[in-house]
Amino acid sequence: MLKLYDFLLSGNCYKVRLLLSLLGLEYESITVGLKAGEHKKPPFLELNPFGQVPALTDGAVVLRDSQAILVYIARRYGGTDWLPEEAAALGSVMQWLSTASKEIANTVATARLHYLFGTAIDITTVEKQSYALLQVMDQHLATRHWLASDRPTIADIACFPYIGLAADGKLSLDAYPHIVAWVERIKQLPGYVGMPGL
Ligand SMILES: N[C@@H](CCC(=O)N[C@@H](CS)C(=O)NCC(=O)O)C(=O)O
Repeated sequence: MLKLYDFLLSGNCYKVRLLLSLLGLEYESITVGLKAGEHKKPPFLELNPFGQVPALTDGAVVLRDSQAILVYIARRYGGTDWLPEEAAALGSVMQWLSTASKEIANTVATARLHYLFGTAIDITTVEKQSYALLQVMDQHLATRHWLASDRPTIADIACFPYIGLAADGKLSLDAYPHIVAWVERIKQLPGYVGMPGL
């Protein structure tokens, strides 16, 4: 049985829950008490020494990092639907997984952390960087329905949560109609599940 070490309000955990649901996979969700600091203590540190959720176990397989977990689930249980094999298409997915773990994490996700959890940051700079990122993504989506392919892939699943949750970071998507349409397309996928704020 797949076990997801999970936290309801984490967009990184949510992207894993979303893919599991889109694939119709059963799993056990184990809440890690972030407020109590469970993620910084054993036994959780044995799963992820970096002390962050999500982590996933599948029998003897133990994985940390939401992007890596999406790759594993897509390849192990989804064939090539969500993670293509062909070199250029795979590279295209990877570039968006990388964008999720750096540019999106450092901008829109950081603004959300600030307003929702009180994390101290330079919000003026983060706001500026967030809108620069949204501009690039909006332009990219102006000519295509999905980020990396002519069908949805884990590139979309990885980038979706913190973009869809932009309002939590007091960021408006009003000037980015192609992003808004993409968010709506994801919400229409069979098996879609939401999270608080989405
Ligand atoms: N690159 C990691 C980042 C994971 C991450 O930032 N997790 C957050 C929750 S969304 C966390 O555990 N924060 C607690 C901490 O870092 O102490 C991923 O994509 O899974």
